[in-house]
Amino acid sequence: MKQLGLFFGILFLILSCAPKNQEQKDEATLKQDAKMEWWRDARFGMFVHWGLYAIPAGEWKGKEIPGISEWIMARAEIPVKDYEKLTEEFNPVKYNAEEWVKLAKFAGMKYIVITSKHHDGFAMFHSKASPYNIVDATPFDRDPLKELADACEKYGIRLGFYYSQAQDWHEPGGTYYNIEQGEPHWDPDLKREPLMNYINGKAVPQVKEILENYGGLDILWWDTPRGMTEEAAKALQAEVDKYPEMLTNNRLYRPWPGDFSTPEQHVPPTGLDYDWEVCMTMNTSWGYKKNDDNWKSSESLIRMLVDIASKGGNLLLNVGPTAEGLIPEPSVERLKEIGQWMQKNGESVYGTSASPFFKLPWGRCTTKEAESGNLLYLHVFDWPRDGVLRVPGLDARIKDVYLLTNKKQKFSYKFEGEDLLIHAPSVIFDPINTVVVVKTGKKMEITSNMPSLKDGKILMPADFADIHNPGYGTHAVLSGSGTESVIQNWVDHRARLEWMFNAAEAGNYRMEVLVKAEKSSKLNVKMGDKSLEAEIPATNDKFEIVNLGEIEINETDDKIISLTPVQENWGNVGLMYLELIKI
Ligand code: H79
Repeated sequence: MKQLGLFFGILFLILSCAPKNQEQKDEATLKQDAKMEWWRDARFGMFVHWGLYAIPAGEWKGKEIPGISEWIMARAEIPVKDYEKLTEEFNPVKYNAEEWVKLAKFAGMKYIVITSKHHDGFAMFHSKASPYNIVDATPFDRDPLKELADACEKYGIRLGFYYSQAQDWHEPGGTYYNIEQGEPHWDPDLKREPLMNYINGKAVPQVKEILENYGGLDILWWDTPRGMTEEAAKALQAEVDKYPEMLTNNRLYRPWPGDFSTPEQHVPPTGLDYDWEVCMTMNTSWGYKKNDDNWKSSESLIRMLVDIASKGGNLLLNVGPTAEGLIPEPSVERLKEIGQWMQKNGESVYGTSASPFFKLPWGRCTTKEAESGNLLYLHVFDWPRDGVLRVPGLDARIKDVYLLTNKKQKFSYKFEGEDLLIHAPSVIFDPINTVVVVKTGKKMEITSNMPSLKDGKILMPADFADIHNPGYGTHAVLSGSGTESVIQNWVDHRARLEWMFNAAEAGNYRMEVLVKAEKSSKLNVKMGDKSLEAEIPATNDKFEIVNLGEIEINETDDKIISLTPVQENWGNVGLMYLELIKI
């Protein structure tokens, strides 16, 4: 059993860490590693969604248009000629590229990616390929992207451009949402043309322009590949190939991986074995939307950045500047608060690798190799009430344990079996995230704390679940830790819970959950190729144990069990644990 545990532990390591073993890498991998190096070290960038949509800012003809503001043209079905009129008003005279770059830098961001053209088709740069651009079509007689490129150069910030290569609602050949379903464009006056007319006539020439005229981009960020053809993708890729150092994402054409993948508006529950970057808004909308007050707290943003780093990914955090050219004040506040934390604790984020641990109920871990050993950065979100921080299954010589913000502040520690116990001294902790550094010797081995069979039971608490949330939708969230942890706000039927567990003895198991359900709900339990539908009765506003039925576990099964809501039968379910009990 222990061996299988080790197998899963190693498997998890492979899944969660960027591979380290230089000797075993082929030439192509080494080249890719060199290309990705600055980006992997950076961990944190700024996304900027800025365009004509900042003028209506979510409202058209006095009506609030639901959803993300840069989609207003499509959502309000605005005719091309009417939307074009926004150019007459677009005059963001308060725009100051250096202020933006300095703010990003203060926040600890190492790169900026800005919309050079979004789905509305309007270019935010001077383009000879289309007059529908900020210099030729608006009273604003400046090229804001040129100014941004200069400011980035000056302050040492890397620069990327977002370019919507498939959707272009302004062009007869551009794609739009539902084009593949055969639905017409909402504007009957826009006569349709083949995609390649637009690709060769606008997209390729504009991509050439942005690659040539802005001092060399570090990233080209494609979006929404839906409707792309291989022919169109190849035409664009040919331009990219002229810049072998530039990174691209995986959104040019569905089958092509690019240099990194792009989870949007959700954080993957575990590490991935390729490079990835979460793009995320601070409120709901990407583009500026005046009534969007759904701001995430600075605390949750800092923890999100650390969570992502602990899984080996990057965070591209969005701002949506106004039509005047200002970053909204709530965003500025948050970036400053993130910056204050990063200035003291950035060492635990930049250039780190993913956590070698399975789950740490009190927070997260990032790692770095030091000359004489390893550095484990323990990010403590919730210091356990008994004052003892338990680092599970750590086999290593401990050289030092100290507070990152004050290296003289040492912690006392001892081992209990394989667990390292760190005692909280009476220091002022950071309520957002206190970073404790553990310095170990070169040799370090970690035994996974994955749930396993004890006294005939496998207990899988809420804080050991992988929550797979949908990008656009309601997110189930974990609160609390240990025996008090609970998954709440599980209302979206697309949100799935998954637990990995260690080899159990083969046999039949009864599955019990401790849940609270508003109304009678159904979910699908799945393990390998076995699945069953289970019912959760309404529980009258208290947590109750519910029997989900029986499942058989074989030696050869994948030890992953998942719970997926049944769409038509789902209320709001809170969950504290899932337990498998051997019969
Ligand atoms: O640029 C940002 C978004 O505008 C863009 N990607 C990020 C980085 C994006 N385009 N499409 N999508 C994201 C996903 C599509 C969501 C949709 Fe909808 C759901 C399209 C129609 C339904 C959201 C809700 C947009 C309109 C309604």
